[in-house]
Amino acid sequence: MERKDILPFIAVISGVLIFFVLAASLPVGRELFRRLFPKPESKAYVGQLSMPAQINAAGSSIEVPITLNTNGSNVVGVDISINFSIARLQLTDIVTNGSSHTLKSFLPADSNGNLNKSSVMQSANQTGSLRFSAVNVDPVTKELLAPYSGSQTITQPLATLVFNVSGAASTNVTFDFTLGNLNDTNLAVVGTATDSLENVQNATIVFANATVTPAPYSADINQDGTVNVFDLGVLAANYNKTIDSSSTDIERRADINQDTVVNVFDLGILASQYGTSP
Ligand SMILES: [Ca+2]
Ligand SMILES: [Ca+2]
Ligand SMILES: [Ca+2]
Repeated sequence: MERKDILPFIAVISGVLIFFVLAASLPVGRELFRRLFPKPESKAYVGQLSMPAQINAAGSSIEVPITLNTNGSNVVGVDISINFSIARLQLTDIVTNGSSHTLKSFLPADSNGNLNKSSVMQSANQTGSLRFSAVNVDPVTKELLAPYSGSQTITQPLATLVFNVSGAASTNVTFDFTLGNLNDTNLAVVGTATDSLENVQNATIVFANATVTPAPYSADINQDGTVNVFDLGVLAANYNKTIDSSSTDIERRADINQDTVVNVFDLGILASQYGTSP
């Protein structure tokens, strides 16, 4: 190749270089560079997804807000995978909150671009595994939005799950999460090809009407070390009594099984321990 043939190439390459140098010095150019050549994140695992540690279920319905803390990283998407007991909880709504962050599109989407709730909830209520995603795409224009860097709060969560509850005691709602597993709950960060989710906080639903059955008292009602005729005497003296907050200590202990009435069932326990030193 002769020198006169090379000159145009040199001119073009120089022009492109000058363009990029100039572009990089302008705000728009810097933004273009940032998007074309994103800096790799320095930490592999960064973000947290949380539900309140304990939710008290006073009525028949509870709300479980899901919050996200990116810890300053540029998040472009979140895969939510949550497990719950279908015997105790029935998912009745997923309230998505796209107003306070850029993860505005929820997937899978329906024909209007909104989260396809009916399909997601039906599957969740059949399997006990709830799965949906939030990504930084405008649901209307389908254009990429800026990555989300911030912290969702309980009052403005990423999404809120609404459950009907039944049963007593407690049940758990847990993120399906193993550090580094790409098939469970995930956090996608600009410049990182793998899951960046560092940790999760799960929820325990505690039922307010849960009755904890107290351990029965010893049949040694008078607490003299032996179950004998004197305990039988106390039980007989309080027979058929209802035990409440006004009852004396000895009356309370006569209700050996603590079912609030002194009756034949307490006598049965006393008989089974008769002659022993419990
Ligand atoms: Ca994961
Ligand atoms: Ca006794
Ligand atoms: Ca009793």
